[in-house]
Order: sequence, then structure tokens, then C-alpha cells
Amino acid sequence: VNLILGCGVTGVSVANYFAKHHKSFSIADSRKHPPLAKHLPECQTFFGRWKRSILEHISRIIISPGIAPTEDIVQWAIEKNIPIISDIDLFYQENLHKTFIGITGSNGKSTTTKLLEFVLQKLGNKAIACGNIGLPILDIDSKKYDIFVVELSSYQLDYSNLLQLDYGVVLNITPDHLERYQTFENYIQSKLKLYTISKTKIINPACEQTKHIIGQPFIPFAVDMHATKLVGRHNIENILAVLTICKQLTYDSNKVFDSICDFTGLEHRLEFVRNVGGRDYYNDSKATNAHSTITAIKALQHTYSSIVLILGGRKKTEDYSQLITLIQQSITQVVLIGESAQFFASKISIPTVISVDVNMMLHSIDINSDCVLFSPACASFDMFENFEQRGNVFKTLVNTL
Ligand code: UMA
Ligand code: ADP
Repeated sequence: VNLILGCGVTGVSVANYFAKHHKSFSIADSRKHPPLAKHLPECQTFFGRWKRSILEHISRIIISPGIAPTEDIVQWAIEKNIPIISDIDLFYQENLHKTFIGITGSNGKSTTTKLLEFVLQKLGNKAIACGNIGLPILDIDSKKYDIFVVELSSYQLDYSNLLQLDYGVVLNITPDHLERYQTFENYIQSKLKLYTISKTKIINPACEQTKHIIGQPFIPFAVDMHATKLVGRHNIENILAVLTICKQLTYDSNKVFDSICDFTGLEHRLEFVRNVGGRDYYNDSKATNAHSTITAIKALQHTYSSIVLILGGRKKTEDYSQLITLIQQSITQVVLIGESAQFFASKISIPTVISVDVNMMLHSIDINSDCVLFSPACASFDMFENFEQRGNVFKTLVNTL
């Protein structure tokens, strides 16, 4: 009997898949009331603290990426030699003859995944982006597609033991998710697993952690960022990854680049909203840590003479000193929102306004500024459901100016 571990987006999609295929299964979650349980088909559930008895009669586990290997239930399963696979493994096993492209990295995964989907579709392929990007792979009607562009997090890689990729790329590796991996070295090894399951390894020669690996390095192509609608030079490596994969698929690079130029980018990632009264507004709500906000400021600082940064939310336990230094050098004014407002106010010595009511955050913008960047560097959960809702609130405010 199959056991699904985790009743989130992944677990629910696995459950619906099993129900559709008349396979017997049960599902477990360490929360008493997982909010998505209402979307489950009829099945046996084990909600609340993990118990050993959940594993009785279980011959296979399909695990959700967010469940750490150190959890008791995982340890017990390993003791009992119960095979553990991912939802992606399950899908792969039933679609062996299709093309699988895997994309991982610390930054740029979603952008590259959606860009590749966009380009492949434009070139006439039945391609779809899925995985960590938010579409669990088992929700896809596989008959409709030939190419699966799978965004893979390190968590998903850790649990994918059957998947084989036709093409795989690790965009970059910088420290992240250390709460799960303890050391940077462990995290690197997790990312490098992608290459051990890739027939063709696409290599970013500028990445210190992967450049020694034998594979297909990014093709030399003079990317003209002005010709694209993407903002920021960090996108060059995302674009080169797409160009290189498409070259492997035998597409002409100039033709591919023409398609790339039509891609308008992803919502909430340094997304240009509009110009109002000579001032450009950007929504970068996806920036939930200091590193992303630093990237956003660096992407815009040479284009504008005076940038207002809207910052704040639920602060993470991370080092904000580099961000503060960059703010002091490159930002004209800071508008602070959310529960971390006082923290940032005490650290920043350039002109700062605290907007107690988020709906008023655009009301005290420096009149001489030519750019407003909403890049909070914090999680959204103090005031919003998620970063998407936060970004939509910002865009609504801009659109009603
Ligand atoms: N759970 C437990 N016990 C635990 C941990 C989790 O019972 O100790 C339960 C949770 O209560 C939850 C369930 O497990 O109900 C599943 O949670 P999950 O965290 O695996 O999340 P899903 O809802 O299945 O979403 C996952 C990805 N989430 C994570 O990897 C944390 C989603 O990526 C992904 O879009 C989705 O599968 C579809 O593939 C999100 C993410 O934050 C966007 N990813 C991280 C990132 O990008 O940095 C890795
Ligand atoms: P991910 O899915 O890996 O989180 P996204 O494509 O959603 O990445 O981009 C998130 C943020 O990371 C962007 O807003 C941008 O600031 C930054 N970013 C995107 N691509 C890169 C890259 N190749 N290198 C460094 N930073 C990047």
C-alpha cells in the first residue's frame, strides 16, 4: 500500500492521482488540521503527531519536499527499508518516452523555467513548466505534452530516486536553506545530484561550484539585455541556460533569442508595473530575503538617478548588513512597512518614512524620485497570505495612482 507523506500541494495532487487510477493509499501529515485536507478524495488519513503504526502494511512512500529527512517518520521508514520516492518519480515512471528538462539553482529557477516553457511553446512544442514553480507534476494531463520543464528544488532532488533527465542545468549555487542542510557543502551536494541524473549536463562556466563538471558549457552568445523585456544583468545566465538547452534541441540560437525578447518576465519578480508622472514603479514582492533585494537594487541603480525603496515585513534570521550598506549608497528614500519597520528604521540613516497603513505606502514618496522599487527583503506573512497577494496589493495601489 502507498503512503503519502505531507498533505500540502504535493500530497493532495498525489492523492488525487492515486484516486483517479484506483490505487490504494493513505496520507499522513504532522499537522492536526492541514488546511488542504478539504481537497482530498476519500481516503484514510493520519493527521497529528507521527506514529510508527502509520507505517504498518506500507510498501512505498511518496514524500512531500518540505518534510525533512530528520523527521521521525522518515527515519522509521528508512529503518524498515520502505522505498521513498517523490511525486516527480511517480510521474516520470509513467512517461518514460517523454522529454524531461530539469532546472535547479539557488536563484533564477522560476524565471528560467518559465522562459524555457515560453520559448519552447513559441517554437511549436507541447511544453509545460512544472514542479517547484507551483504546479505539482501529477496535476498535469501528460497526454497533452511532450516536454516537461521541471523546476527542481534541492528538497525535491533529495527525494527523487527514479527520475532521469534528458537535460539538466544548475544555474548557480550560493548559501541557502542552511536550516535543512547544516553546511554549505551538504547543500552543494544536494544541488549537484541533478547532474548525476542528467543525460546531458548543461554547465554554467561562471559557477565556482560546477564549472569543473564535464558537460555542455553555456554557448557563447552576446546577450543584448536592451533587446529583452527582462530587467537586470543577473538574467543573462538564465537566458544563456535557455539558449544552450535549445541549441541541444537543435534550434537556431538567433531564432531562440528573438522569442526570448518577447518574454515579459514573471509576476512579482522585478516586474515593471507602470510609469506614473515620470516615475517607474517595480513590483519585486518575491524578494523575501536580503540577497534578492540587493540583486534588485543592483539591477536598477544605474538606470535611475533617484530610487525609493519600499522595505519590510516579517524579518528572517539573516544578516541584513550588506543590504543596509547598499541602501545607504544607492537609495534616496526608504518607506518601511510591516512588523520589521522599527528594526530597519534604527539601522538606516538616509531619509526614512514608516507607513503604518500599507495602503498609504505610496503617499510619502520623494517627489524628485524617478523610480519606486517594492522589494521588501522580508517574508509577507505578517500582513499578507503570501508574496503573490502582497505584490497584487502593491500593483493595485500603483494602478489607482
Ligand atoms: N509537513 C509535515 N511535517 C513536516 C513538514 C511538513 O507534516 O515536518 C507537511 C506540511 O504540514 C504540509 C505538507 O507536509 O501540509 C507538505 O508540505 P511541503 O512543505 O512539502 O509543501 P507543498 O505544499 O507540497 O509544496 C511543495 C513545495 N514546498 C516546499 O518545498 C517547501 C513548493 O515549493 C512547490 O511549489 C510544490 O511542492 C509543488 O511542487 C515552494 C517552496 O517554497 C514554492 N519551495 C522552496 C523554495 O523555492 O525555496 C524549496
Ligand atoms: P527562484 O525560483 O530560484 O527563487 P526566481 O526566478 O523566482 O528564482 O527569481 C527570484 C529573484 O532572484 C529575482 O527577483 C532576482 O532578484 C533574483 N535572480 C533571478 N535570477 C538570478 C540569477 N541568475 N542570479 C542571481 N539572482 C537571480
